[in-house]
Amino acid sequence: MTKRAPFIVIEGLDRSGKTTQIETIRQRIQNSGRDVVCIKFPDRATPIGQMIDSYLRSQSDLDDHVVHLLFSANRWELASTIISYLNQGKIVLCDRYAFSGIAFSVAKSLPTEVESPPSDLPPITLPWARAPDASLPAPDLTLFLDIAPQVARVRGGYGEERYEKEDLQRRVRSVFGEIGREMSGEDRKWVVVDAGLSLSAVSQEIWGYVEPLLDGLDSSVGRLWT
Ligand code: FDM
Repeated sequence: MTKRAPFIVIEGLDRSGKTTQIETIRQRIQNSGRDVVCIKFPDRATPIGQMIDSYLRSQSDLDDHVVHLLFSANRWELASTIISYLNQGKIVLCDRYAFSGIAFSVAKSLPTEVESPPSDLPPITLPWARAPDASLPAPDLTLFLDIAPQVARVRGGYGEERYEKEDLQRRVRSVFGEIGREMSGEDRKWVVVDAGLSLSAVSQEIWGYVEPLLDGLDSSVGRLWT
């Protein structure tokens, strides 16, 4: 049986250097002579992605539950493509995945210092948030680029989009911490990287996790959350 390629996800907070690190990994993988495909969620190019894009740019309003399901549907749109890349031996490097989906949606439902208007709908909990992504292709490695909000702030301001606010980013970080505690086991499929270090230190550490996967895997692609 020929081996399949690994599915690698990079998650991270705003200003964690995620985009730069992804480009560095992509180049290093390519230099090693392997095929690599980069994908990114949300994929704003699909019809569902366009709805998400308009929401994120505050051009439309949607209930939090609805947005959550759209983000998940946006991943399902690409699920079979991901599997087929992996089976063709193409390494898939993915910028954000279901973990961002959970972290942002749950974070929005956490209490804030500012009183928000009461809602008739229930808050988004971890089990509710996880459900629509169940059985999506599971990453073989997820690198979470962690950065403290105060370090992120020194690196420059947040952007203009709906979620680019320090208060929300703090809550997102705490949910990511919770997801990480559930995910990190012996298998090292979930790794926390201190993104407050220098770019080269971070990319060296990341490479230490990526390199052992480059020769491919014998097992078939796993499924979230099994
Ligand atoms: N985001 C991203 C979510 O809220 N749910 C998801 O499922 C995903 C994949 O969308 F603030 C949020 C995270 C971020 C925003 O992401 C857009 P990019 O990486 O800035 O495009």
